[in-house]
Formats: sequence, structure tokens, C-alpha cells
Amino acid sequence: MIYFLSDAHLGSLAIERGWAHQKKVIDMLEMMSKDAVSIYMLGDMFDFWMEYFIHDKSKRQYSPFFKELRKLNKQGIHLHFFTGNHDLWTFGGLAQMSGAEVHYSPCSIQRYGKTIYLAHGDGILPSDWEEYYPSRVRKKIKRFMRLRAIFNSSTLQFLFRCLPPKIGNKFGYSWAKKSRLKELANPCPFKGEHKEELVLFAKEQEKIGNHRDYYIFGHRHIELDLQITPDSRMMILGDCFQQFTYAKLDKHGNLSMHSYEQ
Ligand SMILES: [Mn+2]
Repeated sequence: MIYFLSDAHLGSLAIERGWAHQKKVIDMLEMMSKDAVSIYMLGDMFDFWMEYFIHDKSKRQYSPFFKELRKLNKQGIHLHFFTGNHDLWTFGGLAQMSGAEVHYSPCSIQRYGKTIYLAHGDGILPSDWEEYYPSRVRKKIKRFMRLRAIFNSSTLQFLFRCLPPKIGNKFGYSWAKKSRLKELANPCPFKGEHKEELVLFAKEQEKIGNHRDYYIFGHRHIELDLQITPDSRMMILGDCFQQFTYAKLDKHGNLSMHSYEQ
């Protein structure tokens, strides 16, 4: 079995009972470990993750999570960690602490006879988005892309890494909290097949001949299972702080979506 999950947003200051949350994510991984060959974490597993040049004691709060990952790794389960837009600032630490392979960009994999496109989902757009969307939406996308460029700037990353962790974290966790509270107050449900960026992207890929059997994304915190062409399907994984949803691919190549109940 291959499992996919995303968006736990561990450590979020907007999520009450952080320990219980982390415990539930660990229990979910433990459940998967019974028959997992690989586990793909598709981004934003942390609400804010930054690796500083100075030792960051606050990372200790995630010890139980890392302990679980190392245990699964020892059992021979392949762990994959995609960076999201909240936890892209890893420079080797995460891989070392978890034993997971870290992916900084989308990738396509072949498993059980299926081709699968995997990505967190932020910054993924159809190529004609500038003509396609009305100006109000275009502005919003542009604002997000500017922020994304700032997050990805190696100069700014270097400078941020020089900060004392206490100061950097204060800034980072409160930015992340704000974005979480904003979303909770004003959730953005599925926009529909003709507006949802990730759907438009996947459809375009199929149209231009980059065929994949499945597309799996995180990022949007919505649960979506959609047939985009007769032989291609996409999923958006939901999240692991409210819905605790995940997907699994069995050895016959069947993909299904589930919700974790304790
Ligand atoms: Mn995200």
C-alpha cells in the first residue's frame, strides 16, 4: 500500500491542543505502517519550519513525530516529504531528523502500473491563467506569487537563517497563525471545475499529452476526488488537522480517499 497525506500544520498556534493533534497524526502514521510500502507527505506538515544556523530548541516539540518517522523508516517504509509553502525552509535538517527523502518540487512517479503526479499545489497554475482569470482573481494570484518568490529567494533565506531562532520563530509562527485564522474565518471551498487552479492545471497537462493516471495535491485543505478525463483522475487530499483525510493506492493501482477515525 502507498499512502498520501498532507497539511498537518503541526505546531500551529491556531490549533488548540497541539499535543493531541500531533498524537493523532502519529496514530494515523502508525495505522498506515501496518501495510505501507511508502508514505508520501505532500507538504505543509508543519505550520512553520525553518532551519537556522543557530540551534533551535523549539524543534523539540516535534520529537514524538520524528521518533515515529524514524521508526517507520527503520521498518523499511520509504518516507517522502514534499515541501509546502509553510515548511520549505529546510536545508538538510528535516531529511536527517526523519530519514525521509525531501522533494523541493513536484514530481511524477510510477507505481503499480500507474503514473502519478505529486505536488503540494502552491504556485501551480494553468499556463494561460493570465488570460483566463478575471482581473480580481489575477491580482490575488499575482500577490501570492510575489510572496512565493520572496519565500524562495536564497538571499532572504540566508538572512532569515542568521536570525536567532526565537525571533525568527516568533515572526514565522505568527504569520502562519494569521493565515490559519484567516482561513478558518473565511474558508475557501471548491471553486468548481472551471475555476480551481489545480483542476485547470491537470486538465491542461492531459490536453498537451503529459498523461498521468492520477494527480495528487495538498495545499487547498479541501477534499476532492475528480475524474478529469476518462482515464485520468485527480485528488486534493484535504488536511490533517480538521478532516484527517488521506489517500491510498493498493497494489492493483486503485486509488481511494479515506478519513482517519480513531
Ligand atoms: Mn499549503
